[in-house]
Amino acid sequence: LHSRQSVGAKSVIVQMFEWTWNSIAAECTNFIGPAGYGYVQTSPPQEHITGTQWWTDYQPVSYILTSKRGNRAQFQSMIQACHNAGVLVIADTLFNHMTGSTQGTGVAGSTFTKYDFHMCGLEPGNIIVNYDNEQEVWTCELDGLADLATDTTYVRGRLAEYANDLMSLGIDGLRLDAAKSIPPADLEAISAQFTKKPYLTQEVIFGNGEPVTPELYTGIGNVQEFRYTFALSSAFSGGGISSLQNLNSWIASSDANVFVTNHDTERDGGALTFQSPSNEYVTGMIFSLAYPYGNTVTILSSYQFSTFDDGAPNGGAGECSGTGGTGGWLCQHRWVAVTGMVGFRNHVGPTAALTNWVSPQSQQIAFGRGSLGFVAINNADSAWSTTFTTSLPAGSYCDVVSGTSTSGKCTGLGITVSGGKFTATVPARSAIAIHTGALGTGSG
Ligand code: LM2
Repeated sequence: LHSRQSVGAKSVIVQMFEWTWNSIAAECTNFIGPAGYGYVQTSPPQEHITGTQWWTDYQPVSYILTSKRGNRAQFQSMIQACHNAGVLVIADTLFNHMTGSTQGTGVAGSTFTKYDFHMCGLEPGNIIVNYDNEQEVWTCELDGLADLATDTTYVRGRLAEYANDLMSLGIDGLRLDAAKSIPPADLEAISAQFTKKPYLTQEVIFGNGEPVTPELYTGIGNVQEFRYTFALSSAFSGGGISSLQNLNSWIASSDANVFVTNHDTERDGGALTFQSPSNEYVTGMIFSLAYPYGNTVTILSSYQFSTFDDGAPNGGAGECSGTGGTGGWLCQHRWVAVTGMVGFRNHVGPTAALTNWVSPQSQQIAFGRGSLGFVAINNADSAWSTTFTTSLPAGSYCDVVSGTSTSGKCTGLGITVSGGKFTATVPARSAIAIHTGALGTGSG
């Protein structure tokens, strides 16, 4: 089997959805690197069909590195800038399919027609409808997009050549789009031809009772665990977050790449998003960065939209200012609670045990991460004032959800731990989080 790149001390990925290469480069330098993110994930860099919709990027027509996000030289300088800021770079990668159009011209001027594809013959129009048939999932067309014949020597070699080209420019990891629609054996054969060992995260959406499972893919690399995404959403949006105590019935934590939402679930429903009520999106992200499930955690950085098709504002030139976005950009990766929790996760690391769990009612939970960190999440509509028991050493801590700590001064809530206890008020629909890497006397 392909041996995978291991994830270092910085295990948070920020998905820079639709950001141009130049704007990702600037943001790596200005914010993402200093904030402690481990990786950025870019939109697909391949030449794709023309159009204003965001999803043109998911209809590649060649392996030329020209897209609406920028050209090859810009892509390479972005990787260099991110590396200089201590951030690794993951490219969204399409091994399953190309465009659905039978002929046309791409954004770099390439003309295309269909070849090297499966014609599954199992459905009218060859489009996947029955997810209970693995041959159909693997050889028919996802959304009518021409399904690459990844069982052939030529296609395998061409896809590996593409990945190797990306890695020659410095790419450190790949998100394998629609991995579920590619047989695991084909992905093994392709990745066996890689000249470097990238971090791999595969999109395999769990479906109840279906034969093509996330478990089939864990030998190749990490898998995006959608059961986690949907469980968080149902817990925060009504079911009760006390249900999140034991998340261990899915793929092993070390195999999982988890996220509160991605660009698809943000539009399709079933996940917490910027449109969720009552700050649930933020408290959900706080949970995902505090809880010890997932080898990596992905934070989506995206933009406001009114219709499904809406492309990014300003041609994809992402704009953030201070602790948020401007011009329609959301810049979730800059939100105070999110960056505070990236610091939390980097500091406590992946192995510190889950300790001191309490849940006085179904929408309130608190837990420690050994003697390194402690978090309390209040998803109820009234404040939660109590004395918490913690394994943290005595000291003055800075709540990283409400502020930051510089030279012992905390701009947020200050919390004093003494004798393994502290008293605090967790505001309604909010959270507090402290760790031994953020000390300070605060404002309250
Ligand atoms: C993915 N993962 O498996 C991506 O994460 C997801 O964003 C992609 O769908 C999909 N698979 C294909 O890579 C998006 C978008 C679709 C869009 C496709 C292709 O969500 O709506 O489909 O990209 O651009 C579009 C049209 C659709 C049409 C299709 C083919 O929206 O109505 O289907 O093109 O012409 C007939």
